[in-house]
Amino acid sequence: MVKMMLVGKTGCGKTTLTQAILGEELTYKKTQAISYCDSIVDTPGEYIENRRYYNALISSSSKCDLIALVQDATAQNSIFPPKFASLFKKKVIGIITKTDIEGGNLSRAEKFLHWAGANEIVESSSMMNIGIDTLRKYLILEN
Ligand SMILES: Nc1nc2c(ncn2[C@@H]2O[C@H](COP(=O)(O)OP(=O)(O)OP(=O)(O)O)[C@@H](O)[C@H]2O)c(=O)[nH]1
Ligand SMILES: [Mg+2]
Repeated sequence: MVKMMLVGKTGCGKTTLTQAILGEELTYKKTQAISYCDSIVDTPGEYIENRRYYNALISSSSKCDLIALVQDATAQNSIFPPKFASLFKKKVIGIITKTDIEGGNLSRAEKFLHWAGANEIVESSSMMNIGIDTLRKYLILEN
């Protein structure tokens, strides 16, 4: 089974995306610790916001096949340091979330993800079911 780890700022939509991919009801639940559900490893935003947790992210990534850097389309800045992706010895993709919200900026989000070292980028909206099938395919096809 392909395992994908989601990394991104608090509130960027990782847990909601996890629920959408797994076909669960979308309910808000603050992520308090790294959570392992099926093929998705959901991490709390605090782990990318505080450098002292980087090691925890890196060690969790060793059990994963794919790392996804998650960027909210409406966020005016990026939490990812330049070339952050190179910390992981795994394939890294970028996911833009909340593309349904008016006033978001896809090209800005894409630029942030490229700076972070993610080249393949998936645009998504958990609310509008956009990009969810593409992400499910990553989980199945990348075996
Ligand atoms: N409009 C819209 N809102 C979204 C979308 N995805 C998530 N949200 C909202 O964004 C808020 C935060 O979502 P979460 O999925 O909890 O964010 P998270 O990245 O898991 O946050 P932490 O667990 O704190 O790291 C919630 O109120 C969601 O309803 C989306 O695709 N569209
Ligand atoms: Mg969460």
